[in-house]
Amino acid sequence: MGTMLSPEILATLERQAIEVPSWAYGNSGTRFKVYGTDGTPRDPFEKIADAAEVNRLTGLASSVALHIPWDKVDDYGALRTYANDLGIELGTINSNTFQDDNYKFGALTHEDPAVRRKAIDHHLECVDVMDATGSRDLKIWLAEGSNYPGQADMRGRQDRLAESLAQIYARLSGDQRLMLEYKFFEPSFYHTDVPDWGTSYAQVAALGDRAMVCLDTGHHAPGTNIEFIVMQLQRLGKLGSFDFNSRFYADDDLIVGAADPFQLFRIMFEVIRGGGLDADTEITFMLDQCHNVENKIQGQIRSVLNVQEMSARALLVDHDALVAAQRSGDVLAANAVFMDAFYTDVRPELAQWRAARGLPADPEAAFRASGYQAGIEAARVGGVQAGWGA
Ligand code: RM4
Ligand code: MN
Repeated sequence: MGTMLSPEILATLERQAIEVPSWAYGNSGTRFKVYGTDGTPRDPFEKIADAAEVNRLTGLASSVALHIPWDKVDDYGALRTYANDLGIELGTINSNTFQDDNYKFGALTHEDPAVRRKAIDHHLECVDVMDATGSRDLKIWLAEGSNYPGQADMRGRQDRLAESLAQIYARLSGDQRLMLEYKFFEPSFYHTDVPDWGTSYAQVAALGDRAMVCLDTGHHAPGTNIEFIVMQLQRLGKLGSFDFNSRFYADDDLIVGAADPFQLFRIMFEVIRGGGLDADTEITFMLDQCHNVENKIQGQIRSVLNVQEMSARALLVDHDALVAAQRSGDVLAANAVFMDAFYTDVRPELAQWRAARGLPADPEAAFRASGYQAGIEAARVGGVQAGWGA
């Protein structure tokens, strides 16, 4: 074994779990075109099979998030058993109130009580699904807002959102939780009803302990210090989950760590600082990505490895040296401690460690050599399971 990753660091990495999204395996594209891909799953079961392949090769992805209605099935118990037999769990249930004509002017915030009722009922149905799948988290992202000044009563919409969320929250039981995701723009451009962590925090704080904020790394304005938000939400006990991805411009949904690995490192450093990788962590680390031009399964494999790699580097930060430099006001020494960890290449040691656990040293190469892709391309003729097209 190498010498950089201590037994304590390896023990932390050992329990790291990254949830993969079912929609990463379906057809996807941009606002201009959804591409068909050979081997596209024909049903949610086949998406789960692909997710299980990511876990089999990396040991990192033991659960898969579902999107309702994209992943609707007749028997969620059967879906759960199917997943469990492949060694994975069903994770976060994501609601969808952004693909229905009724929701043109809002869903949980809509002026019309009948439309709000429909949107609330959809979320209650999602909790029914959670009861059957054993999922802990209901994640809500809302495509609600307005395009023109004066178009909407922003205050009234915030009040209606609070009422709607309270009805959904009241339906949760046991250890089920509600995650409210924020995004600063799109599909509306003048105002968005949950644009930032502060709004999400205000809404979930009013609900109760089991309502928390979901931080999607692609949902901030350029230049935003995301790790500051991570720190603050952890401080407040309200960082419930991540949607990891990376972006150059906006909500690009690219492979996490691809555009800015240093940002992922900084985020993981704060996560660790706040106890987010401790054994009792309650944070769900999920990917929210689409692979439009690259192989989807291999893209997911690289994504979970990127999260692991930047976590390992963040765990290498010499805490004592950092604190000493900070306390003595030695700005450059503090920064150097931080950068030393970031610049440490942990890939050879992680490969050795994988091999020692019976996993492929190079999961992407193992995937390419496995024949899995050729197998699904031959078997799944006509698969059109999709996110955007559904
Ligand atoms: C949204 C948001 C949600 C995701 C959908 C597909 O932009 O990030 O998390 O469920 O996209
Ligand atoms: Mn998201």
